[in-house]
This record gives sequence, structure tokens and C-alpha cells, in this order.
Amino acid sequence: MNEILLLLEPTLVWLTGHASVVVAAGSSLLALILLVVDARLASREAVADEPASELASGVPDELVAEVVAEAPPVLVEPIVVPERVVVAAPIPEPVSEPEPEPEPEPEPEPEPEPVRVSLRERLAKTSQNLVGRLGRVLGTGTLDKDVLEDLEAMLFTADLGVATAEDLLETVRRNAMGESAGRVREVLREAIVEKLAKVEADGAQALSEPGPHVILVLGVNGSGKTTTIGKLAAQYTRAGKKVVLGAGDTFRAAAAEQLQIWGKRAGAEVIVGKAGGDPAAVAFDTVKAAIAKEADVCIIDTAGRLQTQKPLMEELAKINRIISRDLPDAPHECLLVLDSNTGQNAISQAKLFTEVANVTGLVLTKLDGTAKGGVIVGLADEFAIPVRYVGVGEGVEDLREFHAAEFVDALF
Ligand SMILES: Nc1nc2c(ncn2[C@@H]2O[C@H](COP(=O)(O)OP(=O)(O)OP(=O)(O)O)[C@@H](O)[C@H]2O)c(=O)[nH]1
Ligand SMILES: [Mg+2]
Repeated sequence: MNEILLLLEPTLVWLTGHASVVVAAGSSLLALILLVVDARLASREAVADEPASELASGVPDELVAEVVAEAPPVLVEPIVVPERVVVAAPIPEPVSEPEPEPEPEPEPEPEPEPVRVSLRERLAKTSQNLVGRLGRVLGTGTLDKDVLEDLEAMLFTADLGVATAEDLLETVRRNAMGESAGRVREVLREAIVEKLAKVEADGAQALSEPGPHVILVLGVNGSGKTTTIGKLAAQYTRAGKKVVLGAGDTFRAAAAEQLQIWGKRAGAEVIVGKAGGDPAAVAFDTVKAAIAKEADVCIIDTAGRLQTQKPLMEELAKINRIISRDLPDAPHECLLVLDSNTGQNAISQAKLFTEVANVTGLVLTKLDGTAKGGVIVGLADEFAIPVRYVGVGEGVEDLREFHAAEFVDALF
């Protein structure tokens, strides 16, 4: 019997080793096993009294032979162990880093409402130099010879220009000798208004139709050209005009960037050329772009140049010519920017610039920081060129249209 078990054991091991005992191996195999077990139990009972060593000898050989003979051939079907289908756990999608929530765009700081400081406040230094001194010279008495001498000295040092100072003195001598200080002051005031009124533009400049209205801006180094262009662009865009700016200053490093900052602030496109490139080419491209974009206004910046730099002055003439290629009437305005701080030198600048360019308007800048603002009267007197604007600060709102009466009111 033991032998049978030994015989069967590999099969069982094989079967169990393959994890799936096939019931289909047949009831005969089961019967055989039961038979063997039964026989083993019977023999156990029979040999209950036998020593343990004999029991170990096993089943009688005849029984084994009988069982083996009777046992049908066991057909063990090859066990097909189904391939273990490993159902892979779904591979989790690579957890992509969650897109960082876009920082909410900070609300653009609203442009602070431009504070419009009174012209009187901005012209305080010039007013002190001109009207304040006048008051001290005149005192409370009447105009006599001595006071007239003091008045002459005062007028000649008030940056009005020699010719203008002489002219004003003559007007006072003729109309106010022996008069009260108040009356002398009034005569002088009227004479100044009259001179400035001659250079007051008749109303706002009409824009050329069809556009673009081209404005070329000239001046010596640092006079305030780029700043003026920025302020002007802002005024035009605020009035609903489409503005294109041209960075014609290809000479000074960062000049184009400066204009771009102003352009961004004003909402105006800026055409920039190559650094060190031909400014006339930039001017040409700017006008072309302005036409293509159907801009209303096109303002061209130029490099600062001294009125004594002949080649640079000739360059201006070239820019002027090239601008008119696509637009025969352009530039429609040519603004000369003069820094009031330069006093009498502004008059010599105006002389030389008007020789090379058809200057149609003047811009007097930095009137807020100087006592030399009287030069505007000298310029008005000497050149029949309208003063279009006055610059009275660095802010975007600090470019004012020039009105003679308003200006003189702010001084007196
Ligand atoms: N206080 C005051 N400063 C002004 C005014 N206009 C211009 N400026 C200042 O003057 C300086 C020169 O101005 P810009 O506009 O760069 O002068 P620019 O003529 O373009 O100079 P270049 O390009 O170097 O020839 C800047 O610091 C301006 O802020 C003004 O009306 N008042
Ligand atoms: Mg500039």
C-alpha cells in the first residue's frame, strides 16, 4: 500500500503543484484512492496488535496488484493552466503638476488724474524776476528820471533780449512819465501782452486732412524735445486721435527707449530704426507707417544738435526733404523746442534753426524751473513764429497751449 502511495505521491504532488486538481481525472481515480484508503484502514484494524515496525511494511502485494490491475488507465489530461491573466491595475495617468493658477493680473493702477497746477504757480520764478523786481523798482512813487534808469537796468537783466527791453522802455517813457507806479505797471503789462499776442496761434492747430498730420520736432540737446513729443502724443490720443511716433534720434543711446516709454504711456505706436542708422530713413519709415495705419498724427523726434554743428544741421534739411516724399505737404508742422533756462541763447538757437528748417512753431520748455522766462517776449518780438506750447513741468499734463493774455495774467 505504501508503494502505491509512493507511486501516487508524485502525481498528487504534480497535480497540486499545478494548483488545479482536475476533478475530471475521473471518478475511478477517486474510487481508487478511496479503496486504497479503505484497505489501509482495514489493514490497520487487522494489524492493530502488530508492532509498529510491521505496520510500516505497508499493503500486501496481492492487494496492490489487484488494485493496479482493476484500476482503469488514468488518462490525465494535460492540465492547461490558464495563463494567469494579470489584469494590470490601470496605470494612473502621470499626475501632471497642476497648472499653477495664473496669478490674477493686477488691476492696472488707474493713471492718477493729472493735477493741473496753475500757470501762476508754475511761472512763479519768472514772475518774481520780472514783475516782483518791477514792483521794487517802481515803489509807490511816480515815474521820474531816476526810477526810469532803475527800470532800464531791470528790463535789461530780465532775459527779454536787448531789442525788446529797449522797446518796452521806450513805450513806458512815451506813455507813463510822471504816472503812478500802478499806471507804469499797467503800461508795461499791455505792451508785453501786445508782443505776445502776435505770436499766439489762432486757435488749436487744425489737423491736415486727409491725415496723417506730420510734426517734426527739432532743438538742441536736452531742450525737452522727446518729453514734449510724449506730452503732445498724450494730448492727441486723449482727444481720440491715432498717433504714430518716429524715433528719429538714432544718435543718443536710449533715446528710442525714452520715446517708447512715452509712446506706451500715451497709447501711441513708436517706429524705431537701427541704432546709429540714418535718421532720415526713420523719418521716412515713420511717415509710411502712419499712412499705412491711417494715423491722424505722426510726430518725429530728432537728435539734439547744437546750432553750430553744420553737418547735423544739414541732416535736418535732409530729413525735412525726405518726409515730403510720400506726403508732399509734410511736415505740416516743424516745432522748435527751446529750453527757457538758456535765456538769451534761445534767441540765437531760433535764428540758426530757422535758417535750415521751416520752423512753424516754438515750444518754450522748463518755464517752471527758471527765472528766465522773459525770453519768450524776446522770441515773440524777434521772430514772427507762433509759440505753440509752453512746458511747465515734467508731467504729461505739463504742456500747455500758449495764450498771451493767460500767460501775462499768470506773470502779473
Ligand atoms: N521741469 C521741466 N523739465 C522738463 C520740461 N521739459 C523737459 N524737461 C526735462 O528736461 C530733460 C530733457 O528732456 P528731453 O525730452 O530728454 O530732452 P531732449 O531735447 O529730447 O534731449 P536730447 O534727446 O538729449 O537732445 C528731462 O529730464 C525732462 O524731464 C519742462 O517743461 N519742465
Ligand atoms: Mg530726445
